[in-house]
Amino acid sequence: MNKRREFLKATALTTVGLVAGCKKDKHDDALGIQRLKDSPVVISTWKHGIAANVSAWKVLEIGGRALDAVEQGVRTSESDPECTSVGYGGLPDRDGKVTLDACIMDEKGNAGSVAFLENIKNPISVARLVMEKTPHVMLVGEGAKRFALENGFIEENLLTEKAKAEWEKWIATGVYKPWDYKSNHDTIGMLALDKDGNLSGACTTSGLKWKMHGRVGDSPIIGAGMFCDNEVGAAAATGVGEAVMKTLGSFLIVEMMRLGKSPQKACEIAVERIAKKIKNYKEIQVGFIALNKKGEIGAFALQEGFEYALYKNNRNELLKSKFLTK
Ligand code: SD4
Repeated sequence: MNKRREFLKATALTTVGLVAGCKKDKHDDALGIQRLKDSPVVISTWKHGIAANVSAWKVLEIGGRALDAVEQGVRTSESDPECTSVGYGGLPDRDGKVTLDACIMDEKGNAGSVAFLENIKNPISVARLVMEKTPHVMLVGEGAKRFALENGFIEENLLTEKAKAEWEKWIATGVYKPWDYKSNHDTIGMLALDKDGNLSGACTTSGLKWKMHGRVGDSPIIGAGMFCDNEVGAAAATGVGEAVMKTLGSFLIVEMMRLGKSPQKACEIAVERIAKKIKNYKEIQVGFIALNKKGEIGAFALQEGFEYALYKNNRNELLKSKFLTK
């Protein structure tokens, strides 16, 4: 990088630091770049976000990159067989197959995504490789799997005995009701702001349980399940993907923040948009989280019950989101 660009980069970061009211701290690097006082921050969806945040925080607290933090963070949920909507242990589609969707974005606006991926435990890391090793953004199905295997991932059976037993129980009822909002959500979306003031985001899921084979939701769709713009902020979604895809919720939130809305207000606008545009909005759940460049956060959902995990100022807590439908 030439001297002028280096200078501009340093100036830009200093400005960001001042906006956030930061003081120089011991992490200032050789260039004298001021780091954000209110960072790092990591926010993620649902209760299992607590454990995922711990993994992300290990990266962030030593000055690591937000991108590495969100990847490591959501891998924790992907690898946990008790998380029934993410990775290993995820509930299968109606044919009994576990199919996974994930996406990731870094502070430079790079994006990677995989969808309808089978038998690979950590789709988020495949999505990162798509971002870093290919000229493309998204790989799906067999092609995504072949790419993963070529890059050292191993093929594994992701259908646990517990998930299989639940599927068999469901098969016996034969009722296809993917909107069941009280029991169909666990997708992890995670957003992080690192000590350099850079943002990244990740989202990963096994999707709605008992979905049609081949169905892909919002989670791997850049702008729907997650969006990150390092100039402004980042957002992620959980819930019925069809509603999020039709309104491009995460992108909408980032654009609202760009116009000066707080992360909280921006999440509320995205939920209100769903209520306005999606007929059956009272029967479904959608929740959003958002994080801006200053480290401020927001969360809002259609229905009661959405929770998110926030790790900030060395405190990791599970918080209840406000919601629209009373
Ligand atoms: C999907 N949005 O596939 C995902 C499901 C989800 O929490 O978020 N569950 O539509």
